Amino acid sequence: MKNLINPVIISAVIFLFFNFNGCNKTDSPSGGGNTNCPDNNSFQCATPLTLGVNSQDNISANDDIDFFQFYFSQDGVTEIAITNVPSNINLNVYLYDNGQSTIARSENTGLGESVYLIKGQGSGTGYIKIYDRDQNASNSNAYSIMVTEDISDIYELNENNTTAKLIQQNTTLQAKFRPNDDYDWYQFTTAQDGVIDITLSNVPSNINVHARLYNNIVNEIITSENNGLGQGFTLSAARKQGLHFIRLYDQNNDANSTNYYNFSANLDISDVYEYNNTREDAKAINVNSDYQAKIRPKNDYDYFQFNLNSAGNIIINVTNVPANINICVSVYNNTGYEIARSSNAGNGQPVIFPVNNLQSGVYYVRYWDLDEDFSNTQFYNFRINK
Ligand SMILES: [Ca+2]
Ligand SMILES: [Ca+2]
Ligand SMILES: [Ca+2]
Ligand SMILES: [Ca+2]
Repeated sequence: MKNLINPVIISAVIFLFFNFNGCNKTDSPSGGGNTNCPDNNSFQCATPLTLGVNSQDNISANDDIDFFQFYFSQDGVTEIAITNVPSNINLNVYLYDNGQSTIARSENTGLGESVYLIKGQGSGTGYIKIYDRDQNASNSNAYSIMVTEDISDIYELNENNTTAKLIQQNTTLQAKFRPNDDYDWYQFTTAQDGVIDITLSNVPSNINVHARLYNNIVNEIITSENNGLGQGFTLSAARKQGLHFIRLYDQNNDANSTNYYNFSANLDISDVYEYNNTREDAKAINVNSDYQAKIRPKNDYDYFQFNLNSAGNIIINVTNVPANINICVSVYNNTGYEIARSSNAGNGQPVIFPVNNLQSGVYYVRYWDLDEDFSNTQFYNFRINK
């Protein structure tokens, strides 16, 4: 323990020794301040606060400004509570980060009103500035100030893609939307092609979660629909292997919760032909052989490539079609020109689709849901007979 404390003490002594400048204003700070600071009216003379302990100070003159500082040993969420505010005082409160940049501030605080600020904050020293909003009132009665750090969301700070936290796949994880403008960014790398499923559950009742999936250069792939307050959902996308980012947030950044939400990022590789959403990514198949695949997610295209060794007729058979899928079939020649397309078969209906008088060569077939509005975890079967 001494090994940890000693450098801090030594640093403080060095700081005090060289800190003869400034801090000339005179009112009486309570709760601390540096030896050469008669007042806590500047960053340099900020009153140290102990986390979780109430301190007092007062607006001693109309133009009095009170600075405080605190220390976080790890990233977290700052909670500031300023209470017991005298009835003639309406406080302006600013929260600063380690670099003394503003990261949160109070808004339109009324006379005698308490001020509560919540904000994600990095490790290191934080600062708070407090003064009467119009600098036209003072009071000898003290207000109370307490700072605590909430580290229950272990992924904070994760407000953008550069601070996105690495997550385990296929594991249910927990985090919190807190404060209102919280963005929770995560990243993961899929080791093979497949369907990525981002699942949200146990969503607090006052939170309308939105999820966005991004590729490795942070271009958006897909965004969730408006699911409503307290609603979970799964956001899915067929993807090639690689780095992906997720951003989760409350719809209008106007609510937060101390309750956890659950989320997971899973890779579904049950359709072994994914990724095959473009003709360039078509998977090779043989005629006169049975295959199975899935229309998943709802905008899925399944492209396959097959070769005819001789001219002739083919029949495409799609069977075991899931009940909500209206499966469509298109056939393309080797340049990608569509030479045939099935008609509207209806939901859950098989498609028996002849294409006649084909020359030998390479062809492509595409399967998809007619309006791209449904998906299914069940397989459809297909076979191309010649
Ligand atoms: Ca969070
Ligand atoms: Ca966050
Ligand atoms: Ca598929
Ligand atoms: Ca596909």
